[in-house]
Amino acid sequence: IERPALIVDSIGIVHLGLGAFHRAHQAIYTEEAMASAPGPWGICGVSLRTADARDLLRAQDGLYTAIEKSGDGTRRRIIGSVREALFLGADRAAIMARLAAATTRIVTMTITEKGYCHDPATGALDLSHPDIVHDLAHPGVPRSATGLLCAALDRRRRSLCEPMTIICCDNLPHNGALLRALVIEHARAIDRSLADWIAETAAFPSTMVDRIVPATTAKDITENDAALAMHDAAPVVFEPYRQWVIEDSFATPRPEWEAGGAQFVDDVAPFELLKLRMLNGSHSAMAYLGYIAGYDHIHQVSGDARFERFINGLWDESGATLGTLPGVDIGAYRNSLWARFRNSSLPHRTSQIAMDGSQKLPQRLLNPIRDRLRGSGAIPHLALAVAGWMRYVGGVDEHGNRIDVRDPLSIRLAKVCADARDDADARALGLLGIQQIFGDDLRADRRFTDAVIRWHRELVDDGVSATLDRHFS
Ligand code: CS2
Repeated sequence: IERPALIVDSIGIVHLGLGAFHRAHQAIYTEEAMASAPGPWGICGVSLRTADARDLLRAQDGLYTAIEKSGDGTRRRIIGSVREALFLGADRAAIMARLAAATTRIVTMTITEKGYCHDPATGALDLSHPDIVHDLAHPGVPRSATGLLCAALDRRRRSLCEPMTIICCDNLPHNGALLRALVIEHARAIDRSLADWIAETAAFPSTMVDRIVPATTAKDITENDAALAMHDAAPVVFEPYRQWVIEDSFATPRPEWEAGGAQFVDDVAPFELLKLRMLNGSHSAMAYLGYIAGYDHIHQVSGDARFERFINGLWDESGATLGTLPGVDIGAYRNSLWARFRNSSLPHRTSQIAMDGSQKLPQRLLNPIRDRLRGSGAIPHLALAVAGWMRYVGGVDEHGNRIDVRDPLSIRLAKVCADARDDADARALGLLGIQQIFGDDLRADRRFTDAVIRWHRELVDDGVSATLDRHFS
């Protein structure tokens, strides 16, 4: 297979976090941008944690199959915009050289919520995070993403003084402003003048990214190999739907991503709220309660009429916090979300979405709860979703099987649950006491805590199915 001819050879983008989402989203927009207006925008993909993606992609010269799946069938195409794959654990010098090069103008990032080493409740850099502690002691060999950016920007400041545009593509609120604040805070702890230089020269546009990209399975690979009649070790599988809304505030030139349908806007916030609260909020609610109810995949959860009623109630509550969304028909948006969730050609594991709840709850469920309480709105459905998370992190399912709770706070979560023994209310109260998740305000608000504790007790005493039957049949 040959690389599409229009892709110009030089690299202009470094992407941190070479997972499936990037290859199913920004890499495809970049491919289409270059097909429409060729430019020096090849991607250097960097893995921060494991060598796997680098090894697989390097062996196939960065090429991989993008597989779109829906009820309308399967479409495959080869993507060639990733020109180089590197791994921080082995290729540090090459990564620094790329980040410091005059030809590199843009950094994009998908490192998941926890990759920012911040306090999810306040958005501040977590100075006690082991990676941040390490990086402040050894700024020349950073492990964290903000540490790597600081080291690279410092090198640029000393050599070229060329600005950079750094684009957070993770599902975090005000993600550009958040990343900017974290990088500047990290830099300030190393060298004040570096922090000032970053604040003056670098741009951190906010973005809203959307496409459902379940983890690639062994079955996906086998099927794709048969269809291609050759082996691809690194295909990505996703839905037809995609959206990328980007704040139009660049410090540098950029690819013509609008060729792939990206929207450039003055203010991303309304789009971001819509997506985080409606799509991601309901995704998390379905993941926790659906998992305990015995569903492995989201399309199975959304085939359950009780869940449909529950999620509609959740959307009524969250939807009322969104403010005005010019040009968006919220009813049509809800219908399209449900159709996307029901895409059975693309099984999406509840356990995948359930991961890292401590980093996801604030923007998906707790911020809408705050807004509702401020306006004296009721929160029964949102509170049930939070109780579902508590039931899940309890760590044992309704058949007595262990749940693999993956979360950066998993040790703390397990300790709180163990201390509560079998007392459901004590467990809920203990979890509500975790300040990094619930902040100081929510854990002190009885309207919220009473509702969550009540739902959690019902889930523990009667089970998820009986609770859904009672309230949503
Ligand atoms: C999901 C998201 O895993 C999760 O937490 O909610 O990855 C979701 O599929 C994407 O944000 C959709 O754009």
